[in-house]
Amino acid sequence: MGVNPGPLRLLGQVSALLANYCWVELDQVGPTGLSRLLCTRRTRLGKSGQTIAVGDRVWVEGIDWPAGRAAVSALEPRQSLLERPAVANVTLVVVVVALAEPELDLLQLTRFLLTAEATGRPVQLVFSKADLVAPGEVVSWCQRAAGWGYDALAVSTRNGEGMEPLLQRLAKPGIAVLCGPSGVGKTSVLNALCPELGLRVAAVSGRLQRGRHTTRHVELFALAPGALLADTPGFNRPRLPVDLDRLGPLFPEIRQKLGLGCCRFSNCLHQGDPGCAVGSEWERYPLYAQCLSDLLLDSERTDRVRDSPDGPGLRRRGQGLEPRLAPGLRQLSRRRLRQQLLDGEDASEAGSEKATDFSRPDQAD
Ligand SMILES: Nc1nc2c(ncn2[C@@H]2O[C@H](COP(=O)(O)OP(=O)(O)O)[C@@H](O)[C@H]2O)c(=O)[nH]1
Ligand SMILES: [Mg+2]
Ligand SMILES: [Zn+2]
Repeated sequence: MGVNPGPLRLLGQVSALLANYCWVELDQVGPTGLSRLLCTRRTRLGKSGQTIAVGDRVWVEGIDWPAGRAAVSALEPRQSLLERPAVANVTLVVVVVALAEPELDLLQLTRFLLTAEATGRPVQLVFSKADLVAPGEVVSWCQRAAGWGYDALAVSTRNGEGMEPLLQRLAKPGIAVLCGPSGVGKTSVLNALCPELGLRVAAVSGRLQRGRHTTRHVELFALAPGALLADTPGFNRPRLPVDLDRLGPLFPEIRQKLGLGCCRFSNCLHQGDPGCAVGSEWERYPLYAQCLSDLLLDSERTDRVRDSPDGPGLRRRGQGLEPRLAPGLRQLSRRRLRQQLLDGEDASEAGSEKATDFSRPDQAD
């Protein structure tokens, strides 16, 4: 058809993943006026262990302009990664929770905030369904969040409350991602913010359309030039993202307190012990303690899967094996954990089998 083949390689950004394909939004418009290509992945990306995520900057080649097809050949280094779901180069993580329906769960909210903080990017907290609670309650939630260190916005897609301020915060160059439990109104917010969304949905055709509705699907939508927004599927119990000793700094309250003074022990887990600069007199302290305890349990489960040939009651430690944490032990004993940190290996001999597993934080030192 006489179409100019154009350059061999072009740079773009992955805007959606669909099974073995991805959509790449090119930085520049191609010779046929096309700026969006349906691309396959070159196998060497997979062999080098690199997996493409939405938001990745990629090089495409083998471009078939009339068909609007190409192949991703290389991946640019990432600036950040939200792991679950995978979104690369995120510039703002928006955590959305409803003030009602479903009832706000503080531990779940905290887990979402931690996942967001783990990206190292700014976090915006949004309280949705503000229309379902009294105005006074909306204000008091925002004040509470301010005490945690978040400048929260309350919104309603029903009556439009807070939507304009939200748009202002999101319509900046970069990739903002909506995260939060299912049913809180993330997709409704996206629809309210992106008027042309209906057109985009209709434009996806045939066989590929299936991918749109799978629960793993993430797609970037343009809010303003250069300002992209991703909706994510709801998953209600996000995995805690970190090692035990890196949990603390994911709480703005702890960051703020550590900015004012140091704890006596550099490996302090901030459980309000003498010499701890953080203390336990802050609202989310019980949630922090719970996350610390859950993190121990999570790492225990991971070990069990990985080391299963060794038998269910043991895990590897160096050359040897040692007993695992009893799965029924939900609550972390502060005294035992601290003793373990101070005493190192010795505590496992003095203590019970359960105490042994709390030696894990030492390994990070
Ligand atoms: N009362 C109220 N309901 C809302 C609001 N936004 C969304 N919903 C409802 O909440 C339900 C879940 O919305 P959806 O956007 O699918 O939530 P998602 O799972 O977080 O994407 C739907 O029935 C929406 O109509 C709101 O601002 N107020
Ligand atoms: Mg949704
Ligand atoms: Zn401390």
